[in-house]
Amino acid sequence: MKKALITGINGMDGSYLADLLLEKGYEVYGMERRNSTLNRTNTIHLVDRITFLHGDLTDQNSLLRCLKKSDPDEVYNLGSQSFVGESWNTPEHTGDVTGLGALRVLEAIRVYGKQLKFYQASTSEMFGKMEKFANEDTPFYPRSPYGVAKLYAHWITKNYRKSYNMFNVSGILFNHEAERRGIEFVTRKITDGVARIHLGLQDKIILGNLNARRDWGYSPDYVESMWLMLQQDKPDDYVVATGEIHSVREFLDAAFNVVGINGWDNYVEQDSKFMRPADVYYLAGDSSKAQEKLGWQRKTSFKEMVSKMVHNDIELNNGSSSK
Ligand code: NAP
Ligand code: G4F
Repeated sequence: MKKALITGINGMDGSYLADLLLEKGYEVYGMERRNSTLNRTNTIHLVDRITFLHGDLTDQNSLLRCLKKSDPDEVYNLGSQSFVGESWNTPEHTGDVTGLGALRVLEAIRVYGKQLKFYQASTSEMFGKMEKFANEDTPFYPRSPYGVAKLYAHWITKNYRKSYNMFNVSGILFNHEAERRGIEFVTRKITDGVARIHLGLQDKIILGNLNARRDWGYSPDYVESMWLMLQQDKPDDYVVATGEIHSVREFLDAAFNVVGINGWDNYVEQDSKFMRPADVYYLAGDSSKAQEKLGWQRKTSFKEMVSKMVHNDIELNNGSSSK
């Protein structure tokens, strides 16, 4: 039985990846940090099936301890301060967790000394200012403290691969969403808002830049690509994307359509507080390499994903009684 250690276990991807690895017969260890209240909304269904370990990406020794306790064959570094907007408020913290955190995991693996496989959660935010479909050869131009931190993590992953002959891969994943997405990200903010408007619990959704365009995929499809990358004979980097682009406006169209509302002008307002100092206006990915070499394919369409998210939020909000 293979063993996997996942940092960021309670996040969206961490929880879906744990589901997948359990299905494949893995023994799963999830690293979580100490919070004033336990944050296991996404993993509550897994508490009897995985082992939670306490650790923090800002604490070198805790990472080594997690490795010793789990003795994994595969490590997935999904932990991160992952909210781009927040990275301007806490740039140093973001650099520490999201950038140096990856270095600390790599150092812990190097010191632990076992030949294991390491996955780094790289991101399309590293491309930032881009105009065409990006692939593995497209130059990076990050536009946020988060993107810059992720680029450091990406390069240190490659550097340790070469320097120490480690099996390190970076998955350059474009935006992916799902029912377990954090509520502050635009897709979930919209699907939750639409659900609440539908149920009479809320009047408006207040957003920032409606013209931003993203290549939105479905998280359970994307975590499969992470696993596939670690099953290859040689370590490499892969772009994972759908190749299909939609604006925030189009996401709103699709989400309101699910509840039978065709014009959303009366339900949506813009507020400058949700605008970013430097937004990424357009992200589009070319995942030909992942499709050819990994045999990876998306399974869920944009429309299906939006529908699943809205229906899930209707169910979750159904018990709420007031605005
Ligand atoms: P997420 O839901 O925000 O999950 C991130 C996880 O990291 C959370 O469980 C969080 O713990 C944990 N974390 C934060 N600070 C930590 C620290 N100091 N030590 C240990 N853990 C810490 O993110 P996601 O959407 O699942 O994304 C997974 C990874 O892929 C992230 O690295 C993200 O940056 C990257 N990524 C995401 C996308 C996307 O579109 N979703 C695309 C490309 C790359 P708490 O639960 O305690 O907050
Ligand atoms: O949902 P978002 O916050 O996601 P963003 O910034 O693209 O980052 C996500 O994807 C990255 C991959 O490219 C990941 F690396 C990262 O960890 C994260 O998962 O914003 C998407 C777009 C932005 O252009 C933003 O300006 O939506 C725009 N937007 C408009 N109104 C808004 C809002 N974003 C948020 N969060 N909230 C709004 O009210």
